[in-house]
Amino acid sequence: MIYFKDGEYLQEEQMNLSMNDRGYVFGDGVYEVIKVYDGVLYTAEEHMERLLESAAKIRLALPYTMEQLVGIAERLLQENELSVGHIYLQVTRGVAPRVHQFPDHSVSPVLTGYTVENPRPLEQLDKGAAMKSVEDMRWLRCDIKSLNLLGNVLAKQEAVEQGCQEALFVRDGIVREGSASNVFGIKDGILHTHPANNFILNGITRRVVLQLASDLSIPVQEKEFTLAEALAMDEFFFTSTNAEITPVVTIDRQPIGEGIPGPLTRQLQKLFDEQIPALVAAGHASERDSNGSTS
Ligand code: DCS
Repeated sequence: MIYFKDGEYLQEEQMNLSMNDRGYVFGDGVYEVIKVYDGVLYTAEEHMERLLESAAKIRLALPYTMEQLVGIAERLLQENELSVGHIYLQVTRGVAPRVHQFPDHSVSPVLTGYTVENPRPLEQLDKGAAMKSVEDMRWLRCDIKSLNLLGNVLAKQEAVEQGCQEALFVRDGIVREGSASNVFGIKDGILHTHPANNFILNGITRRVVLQLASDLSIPVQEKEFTLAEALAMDEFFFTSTNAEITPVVTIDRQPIGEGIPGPLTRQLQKLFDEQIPALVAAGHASERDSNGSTS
């Protein structure tokens, strides 16, 4: 496996991370997870833009452009001959003695990355998943893709211990998102999801789904809804880079609709699947173009 660190592509033995890295001691950094289908990055620019936005929101000056970040992800997937899986990229505020305030400007951020091979979760996409509601005790800047994931980790563990696949965060009685996903409900043909504000991460898959809903002329309401309203939805699903559009068949052991993946969820999944081959073909075509222009 080849890793990226600060401009270099390294073997695992060459990777050298400091105990004083602020990512390690404070979780002082941000990250992205980018899907790879058939050797092509999916929605890479959107992910890199969000990485730059997350960095800016924590006042971390990332010395890379969006294009450079995409280039790093592409090189990583080529080095590791990744076909289906994801790229993990994270940036921390750098290495400095452990005091809470920012280090001075001589300290550079540390950008690292690696690839993970993992197949699409086809069985879960087909059968659906169970969610468990959990009190949302995270901070109030859930729009930042922060390395601080303790609230998410504890929520997910609680869900898994109850035999569920994902946690459903509820704050002030309002359904917010999953521990690592966004959530959607369908009631009387209308698609409901939480507005993109500080209480949720504005998922890239969430944005894709909103576009697909528009393509299918499904009306959308980006408005808060309660746990009771979620339980009364006809259909429910969660979305993320790896989970794609995962139908939710139960919340807190109570069946949603018929307790099986719903028809609009299936339509959205179908459209999501159908866009992948075209994106992959376009990705390979642009690789051929860039190879052609350099030879
Ligand atoms: N909300 C939270 C809290 C997340 O962590 C994620 C993704 C999402 C929503 C969905 O965002 P994307 O659609 O952009 O993936 N979590 C990433 C993670 O930690 N592993 O995989 C994806």
